[in-house]
Parts: sequence; structure tokens; C-alpha cells
Amino acid sequence: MGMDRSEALFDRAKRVIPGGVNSPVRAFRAVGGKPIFIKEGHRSRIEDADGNQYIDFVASWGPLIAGHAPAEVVAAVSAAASQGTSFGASTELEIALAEKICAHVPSVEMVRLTSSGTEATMSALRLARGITGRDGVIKMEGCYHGHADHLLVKGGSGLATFGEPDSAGVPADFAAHTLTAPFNDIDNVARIFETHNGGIAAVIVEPIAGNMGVIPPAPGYLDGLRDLCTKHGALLIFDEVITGFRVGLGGAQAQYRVTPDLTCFGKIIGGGLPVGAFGGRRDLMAGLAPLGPVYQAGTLSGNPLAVSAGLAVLSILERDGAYDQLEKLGAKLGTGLKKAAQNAGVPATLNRVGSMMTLFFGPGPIGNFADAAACDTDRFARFYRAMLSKGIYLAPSAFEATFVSLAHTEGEIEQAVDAAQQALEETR
Ligand code: HOZ
Repeated sequence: MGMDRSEALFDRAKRVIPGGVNSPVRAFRAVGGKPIFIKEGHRSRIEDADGNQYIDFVASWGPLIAGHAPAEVVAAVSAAASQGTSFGASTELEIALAEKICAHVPSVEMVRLTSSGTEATMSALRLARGITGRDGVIKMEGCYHGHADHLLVKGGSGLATFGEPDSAGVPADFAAHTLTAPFNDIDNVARIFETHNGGIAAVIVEPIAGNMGVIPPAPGYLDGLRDLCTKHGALLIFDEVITGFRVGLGGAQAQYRVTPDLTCFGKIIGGGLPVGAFGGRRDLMAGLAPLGPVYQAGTLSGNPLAVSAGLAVLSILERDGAYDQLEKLGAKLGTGLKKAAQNAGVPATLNRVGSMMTLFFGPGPIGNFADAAACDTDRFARFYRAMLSKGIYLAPSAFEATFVSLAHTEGEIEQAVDAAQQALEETR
């Protein structure tokens, strides 16, 4: 498998882009080797600059639930582009996306579109602070809510990958308002509320953690957060940037039947173009400028290309059987990976919700960040490289999700499971 062109591109990139990448998790540092540079993607497959082909289980870190370049999305984006790429002014398209989100997610009566998930979470928290007049925020260790200053505290995703759960450059005064608790530990959150009586504006949580690997909520955990927020007058914010429209049209909140006050979206609602959104009850969203005093803005917010792509993907997901198919393929991959690890005698735990999953190299159960961090990351790195050499593209970090899309075939899932079996045996 030649990598010459990717290596040359990486050398070139490093001269002008820090670390050669525009987002640290792409750098392959946690798995060794050098990043591949992608030339194109179609359906479930990508091709790198050297012409190597891979079955893609990264899906651009989640958005591509219908695979690469689905005809409907390409047509929608082309049609929008031919009429102008950005206006920085209102369009009918953005209303259509907002209406769709509100229709599918009952807790969202109004929604503001942004250009990334980071903007969505950052803005939702500002709104929560503006409404409650309080500064404190509770987040869970290993959850990642984008890279706003006050959220880079005990973060997952790239921060977990590089073993640096906090970031330099965040003033201690900012970070001091972010209080952390282990995921799935409701008593811990209750204690923080008691200690900071009347000072907590919001609890923000990924209802299914996806940035420390996939970790589902323990039974009753999300209900417990709901009750605590209600009791203490704080807002419950679900970060559904990954889970929104991934685990069902209503997101994780529909699956677990828990109603947050505010919800953040990203990824899938942009169909692979830069997008984010946050929404919630009408009375809360009315706190936003120009209706209310909390300021939030963006030149490219509600961009017609991104909104068109998102609408096209949501239409695909609304078709009968879309989520059944995702569940079927997800179950096949999850069961296959679990069995492959058992056959190879490798201690592993498979956490899965629908079409998102993580194979952790540890005996489990994996219920929080400490459990995930205790897994064998060296084994993951060996496994990762072996999978890549067999044409299977996974996220280059032990702390991320593996995503199945509607574009994967059963045959491709079988191919991935066979590759995993071999990779696990070779790297035992
Ligand atoms: N939010 C993505 C991880 N789950 C990573 C995207 C990135 O950092 O590039």
C-alpha cells in the first residue's frame, strides 16, 4: 500500500498548517504513522491521494449518515450554489431546516442555526447564563462540547486522545466556572448542586457520550439530571451534535424519553457541510438577540449550501426503514467486532447505540471516562494500523465513535469484521 503522495502532502502541509492538520485529531499521533490525505469519497468508500481505497467508518466524524456524496445532497448543494453561495441575510431554506428540526424534536420550539457545533454549545451556555443570571456550569469528564474556552475542561475527543484533558490558553477564571463530574454518576452531580447552591446555570451533557468512545447513559441517569436541574432552577442542555438524527429522528432525548431545556445540534443537520444549531423552549430562546439580551451571531449562519445539504439528508432519514437499516447494520458490525475480539482472545468491550459504537480494549464495563482511559491504547494503535492496511478506515483515536451509514452494505460490514478478526490476531 503506497503512501508516498500522502507523505509528501503531509510534509507540505506541515510547513504552513500547524502540525499539518486543521484539527488535531486528524494528525494520527495517537495511532502512529502519518495521516492519509483524502482525495474523494463515494457512498461508503474513500480514496486517498495514493489511490488506496478504504471502507469508511469515520463518516467525517458523524455527519455522513447517508454516506459520501449522495446524489440528493450533491443535487441540492449544486442547485443552491447556482443561486448564490451566501447572502448573510434571511432565506426561505433556513426556515425549512428550522421547521424540520422543530417538527422532529418536540423539546425544540425555536432554533438558531450556527456554523459549527462549537458555536452551538458555546451559545447555548451563554443563553443559559443570561437567562438564569448564574455563572456555574456542570459538564461531565470525557464529554466534549467543542473548543470554547470554558468547555475545554476535562474534555474528550482530541483532548482525551492526546492525554491533555485541559487546554493552555484558557484563563483560570473561566475554567473555574466549569465544574465536572464523572459521566453516569448522578450522586456526584447532586453534590455539586448542593455545594454551589443557587450558582449553577446549566448542566451540559452528551446524552450518549461519543467523545470518550461511545458510552450510553446508565438507566435513570438522564432522568436524574433532569430532576436535579428542575429542582435547582438550572437548565439541562443536551449536546446532540453527534446523536441528533443519528440514533433516531428525535435524537437521544426521544430514545431515553428525557426532555432537556436546550439542545445543541451539528454534523448530520448540515449533511457534511459546516453547520450547527441550538434550540429549545420558546420562552428560553426568546432570550436571544434581537428578542432578548443574549447576543449571538454569525455571517454564515443558516448558509444556503449547508442548509440545503442538511435538508436533503434529513429527507433521506425520513424515509421508511432508514433507522431500521442503520440498526441492522450497526448490530451486525457490533456483534461481529465483539466476536472477533473473543475469537482472538483479546479482552474487549463493545458499546453500541444504533449505528454508533466503540470497541474498547478493556474487560469493561465501560461506563465513564476513567473506564475508557484505563483501556489499552497501545493495542488500539496496533489494531488501527492493521485495519488501515486492510482498507478499513476508523477514527485515529481510541476515544471516538465508529459510525455506520446507510451507504454501507452487509458485504462491507462482513469485510470489516473479517479484517478486524485478522488484525486482532496479528496484533495480539
Ligand atoms: N468532534 C469530533 C470528534 N468527535 C472531532 C472533530 C475534530 O475535532 O476534528
